Amino acid sequence: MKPFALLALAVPLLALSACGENLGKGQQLNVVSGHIVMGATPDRPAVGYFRVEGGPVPVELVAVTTDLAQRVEMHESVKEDGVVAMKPLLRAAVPAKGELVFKQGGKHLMIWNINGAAVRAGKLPMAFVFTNNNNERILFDMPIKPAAGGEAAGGEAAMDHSAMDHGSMDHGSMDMGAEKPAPDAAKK
Ligand SMILES: [Cu+2]
Repeated sequence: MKPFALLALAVPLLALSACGENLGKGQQLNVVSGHIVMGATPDRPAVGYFRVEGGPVPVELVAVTTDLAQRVEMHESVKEDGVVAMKPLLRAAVPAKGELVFKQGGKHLMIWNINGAAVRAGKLPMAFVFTNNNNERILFDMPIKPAAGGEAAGGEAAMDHSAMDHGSMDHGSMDMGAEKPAPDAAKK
């Protein structure tokens, strides 16, 4: 019986050593965390934050897309003359073995009309498109959190979003209102 037991052990050990080899090649480009905070009202865009770890070579994030929302844009909040304004961001660098962070008060995603089923499921599947390997796409399910101050206020959802209410910021130069889709588009 003993020789058979040893044979059975050998298979998982082989699998482990294969994993170890992979780790030895160093950090891979990856989306390691992220979440979405819903807008205060349904007609307001949701905001997305995430963290990307860089791989062996520098790349750029050129788009974040999803099939389950009307529109996604990358923005950057910048302070000019004491006023915080948002500007569209077309690409964002991910340094080799470094990181790219989209966070409150800085770079962020704005997401319009998330599909109602995705909201109920509590997550939005998104594709992060990079400049390497003919536009490598990395898929990441972004958990969806309620708007700060909503009935579920508390924990991370209640963190200091009051200081950065997107609705009160200067979107004027981006002409977002004109393109606002019909409110029922997300409920299909
Ligand atoms: Cu924005």
